Amino acid sequence: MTVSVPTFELYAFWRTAATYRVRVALGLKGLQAREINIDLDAGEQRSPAYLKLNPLAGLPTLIQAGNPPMTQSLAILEFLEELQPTPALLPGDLYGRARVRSLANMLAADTHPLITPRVRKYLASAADFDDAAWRAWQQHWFGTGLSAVESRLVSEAATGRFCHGDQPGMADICLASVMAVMRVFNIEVPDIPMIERIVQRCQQLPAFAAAAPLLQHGAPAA
Ligand SMILES: N[C@@H](CCC(=O)N[C@@H](CS)C(=O)NCC(=O)O)C(=O)O
Repeated sequence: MTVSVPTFELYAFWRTAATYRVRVALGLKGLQAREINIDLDAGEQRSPAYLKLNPLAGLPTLIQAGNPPMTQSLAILEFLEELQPTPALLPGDLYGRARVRSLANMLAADTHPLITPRVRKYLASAADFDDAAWRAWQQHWFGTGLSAVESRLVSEAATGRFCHGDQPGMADICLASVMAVMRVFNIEVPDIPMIERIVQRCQQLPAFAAAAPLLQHGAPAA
């Protein structure tokens, strides 16, 4: 019997959207990683040891044995795409790739970073944000990002069963990651039926299902 040994180490925490993206991409490409838990609630991302790997104190960091650490989930997805081109996370044509990267960035670069622990910490200390103000902030920025993505998915001809055509790719991974973390925080965004349908289809695929936050090491029991 051959036992496959993971060649990657993934610095991770159960509920993070950016780590979810890497978990799904690894899963789709049939790659495995040994996870090292960094507890965001305990501030472990700001420890001197972790800052050496990831100076912006963000998860994830991916390390392939013997190589320098890789940070930024979208850069990691691009790396995995080049390392293991099938199944493809990006379409074969230039304009399709630009569209998928654009949708992915709307979610991973313009929506998700606004609701990270470091932003919450700053707002609580510099602007006296309490739980209600933070919730309103999350609702606003998740709503803004997802409504804009919904309008594109509904109006653009390249949308199929997934964000681009009929195969899941980088935009779907980013979309599902934002929806997954929104559920963890019990935030609902109304009037995004196309997104909900696409994310449901994603969740039926093993790589997405296995990345669900509540299935990860350290997640609460319910
Ligand atoms: N743009 C980065 C975002 C990284 C990031 O902010 N990750 C969050 C978790 S999803 C984090 O570790 N935050 C720590 C903090 O805000 O203190 C990526 O996509 O990898």
